[in-house]
Amino acid sequence: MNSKKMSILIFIVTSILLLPNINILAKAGSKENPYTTNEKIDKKEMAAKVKAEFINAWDGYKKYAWGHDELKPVSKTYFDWYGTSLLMTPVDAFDTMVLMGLKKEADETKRLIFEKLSFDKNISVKFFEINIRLEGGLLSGYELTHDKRFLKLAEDLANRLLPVFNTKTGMPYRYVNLKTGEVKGEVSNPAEIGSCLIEFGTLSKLTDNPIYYDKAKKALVELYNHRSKIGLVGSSINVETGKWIDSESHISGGIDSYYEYLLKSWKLFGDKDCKRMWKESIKAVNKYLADSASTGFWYRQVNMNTGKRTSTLFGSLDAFFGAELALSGDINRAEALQASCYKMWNLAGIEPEEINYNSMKIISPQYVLRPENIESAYYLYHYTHNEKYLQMGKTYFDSIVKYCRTDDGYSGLKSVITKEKDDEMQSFFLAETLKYLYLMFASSNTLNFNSVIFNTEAHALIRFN
Ligand code: DMJ
Repeated sequence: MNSKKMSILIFIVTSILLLPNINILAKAGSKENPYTTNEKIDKKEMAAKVKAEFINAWDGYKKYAWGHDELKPVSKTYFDWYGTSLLMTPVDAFDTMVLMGLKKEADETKRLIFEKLSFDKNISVKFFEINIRLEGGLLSGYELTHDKRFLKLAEDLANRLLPVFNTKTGMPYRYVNLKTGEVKGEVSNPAEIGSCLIEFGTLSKLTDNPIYYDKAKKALVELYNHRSKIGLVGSSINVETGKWIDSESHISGGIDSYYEYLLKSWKLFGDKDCKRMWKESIKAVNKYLADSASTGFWYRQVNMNTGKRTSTLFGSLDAFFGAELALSGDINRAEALQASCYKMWNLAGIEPEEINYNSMKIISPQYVLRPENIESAYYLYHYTHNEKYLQMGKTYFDSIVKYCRTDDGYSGLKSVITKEKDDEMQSFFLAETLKYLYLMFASSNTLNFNSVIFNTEAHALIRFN
């Protein structure tokens, strides 16, 4: 072979070898334009429509579930998580009302909360859910209104939750009795362990009491320190022994908001340790979990120790990751992932809980009114100002109205294929789904995006950094 042919051969071989690294996103649906409409979105009109649907949901709650945790919109009754109400829907929905300028609704909700909400109850509650929905809701209520009663409730609740951290590792138990402080559930997961620094840290800053920040941060650092040699965490871990019980790694439910809180705690508090832990973690996530498949750019499941692929599932919860990528500055991956999420949403006209992205087959058919896909579209619209994200938001909103609306509120779906309703209006529909939709279309004066960090339940908390 002469030297010219040799150089051409070396060039071709090098190009092939380097190709996957040059553009990890190249295969991710680059030739397709999934946005079929070039319709110009009337933002003002859309914001008004979202607000009207919020009122429909709230009126349904008022009519059939007033004073209880959740509305059951089909059977027109209510549901309390623990047999007694902790006002999940009112507390979760309050800051959305304020942002939407719904003064009457916000005033009646405030009255209800201050007259009825008490945590002095002999019930064993799930630390994660109570923290993100109630602690987060009360703190944002305080920051928006400066009404000290919100802060008092937030402090009382956090004090009742604190016993969860009394473990050998500092990583929290899953359940705590609000009256007795008795804890249970020593097998937990990264999301439930690592998603409290935003709320507990904010409470410390607002009360000048470091205990909340310190406990939540120790839990987060401890969990990070249990990562594998290749930098990944698994799906479940014993908080007393620190032993992993399930070594499957992913970004989905059970792990998701652990990554979210690393990134956001850095941004919210300027915490340098969180910055370092996020940067290290995202490297491993993008190295082992990111997958440029023929159907798009996705994140898969792997073994936390070997990085070997275990499955190719992706779902509505995973769709939060585009927002994190965008917030961290990685707009390329965020946009590629969002294009995949849009495809997933449109497979059956509304988003399924889980698909296999290799076959594009639906694995879990329910839609429980989740916000994550919308949240990421909102972040991407904020960062890119690209009209396609408004169109995406409109598609999402229209399909939710079409399939989930009842005369008195909104219901999740048992199946996106049959569109049969599940008779549950989760509080996050008002806290997150409708809030992100509204903020996407509302005037930019509604909220200064750069001055807040949303907790994982979309409660906007003011940045200390
Ligand atoms: C919410 O409670 C939170 O966003 C949580 O982090 C994940 N699940 C729901 C919404 O889907």
